[in-house]
Amino acid sequence: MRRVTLTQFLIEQQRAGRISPDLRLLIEVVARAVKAISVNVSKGALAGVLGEAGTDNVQGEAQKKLDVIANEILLQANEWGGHLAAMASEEVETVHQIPFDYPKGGFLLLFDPLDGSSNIDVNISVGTIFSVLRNPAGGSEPTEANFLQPGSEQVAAGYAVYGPFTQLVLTVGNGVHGFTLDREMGSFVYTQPFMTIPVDTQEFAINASNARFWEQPVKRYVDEMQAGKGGPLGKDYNMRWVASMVADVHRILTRGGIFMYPMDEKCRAKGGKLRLMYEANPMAMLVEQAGGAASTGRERIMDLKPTELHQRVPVILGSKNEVERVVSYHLEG
Ligand code: FDP
Repeated sequence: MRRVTLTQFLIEQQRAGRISPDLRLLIEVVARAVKAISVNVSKGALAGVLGEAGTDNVQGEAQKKLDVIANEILLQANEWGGHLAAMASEEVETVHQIPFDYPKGGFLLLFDPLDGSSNIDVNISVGTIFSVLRNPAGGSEPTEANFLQPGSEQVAAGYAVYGPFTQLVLTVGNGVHGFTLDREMGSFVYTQPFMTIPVDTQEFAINASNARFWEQPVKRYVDEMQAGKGGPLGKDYNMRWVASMVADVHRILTRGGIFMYPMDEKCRAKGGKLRLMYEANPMAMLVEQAGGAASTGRERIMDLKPTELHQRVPVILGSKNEVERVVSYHLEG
């Protein structure tokens, strides 16, 4: 069987007119950074990369050493290529400008360098999520306001999952495509063309320890799923919760399911738990491109007009019929 690498795949996308040479280069550089993160993650205690960094990020959360390492790898890898106007990271308070000695390009890159990082020390899958926007600022230095574009403006989105093997999952607006890292060759091989999410599912993912904080529509939906065959949904459901968003969404892109980090009384003051620009928007683009749906419960995620770089939102995504059911419960209430 002919092995197609990420590089070949991207060149073919460029030839078909779906991406520009600059966007191709940008994705190649992100993929290179992801390989370096994968190497660090896979060494664990042997490289002294586990544990706390002793610092807090902009969200006031304790940073792990690997959060800091992954963030540095992505910033450095992407600074010099000439395709970016600026970057924004979940781990950095404000816009990261491209240093003066490097050329600038027309794209904005946003990323969560290491999602699910509380799982690192216990050797459970973590990931990197990224989103690409066009820079509307022209020649001048992009400001935070230039990043505040709805998810529907994304030109590319993807994630890497660092699990038993490393995978890169990508969309440039033409379906969702999965690649597996061949560690010996050092290249991503095209292994999952056109990933699709079945419209129905019997698997849900939610942090059930927050049950007492949930809103009524979510309580109703989870109760109905737990009622199984004899309940109003007429089927038995299974639950899976990795607590790394990347891993939970990857499962849904692979075999279907519904993932919820809904609005609840615990996170209401912050607007939700997950970050719109680094987590919700890129995952929403991937999920929609795979035939699924992504909502806050009340609005389509990719229609939201962002107000802050580090904004948080409720997230309900996955198999279309199930997401639509929860949304209808929210709209009834
Ligand atoms: P983490 O804080 O470990 O980086 O948004 C981050 C995230 O993980 C998601 O990946 C995950 O779904 C969620 O938080 C888990 O948070 P809780 O354990 O608070 O439910």
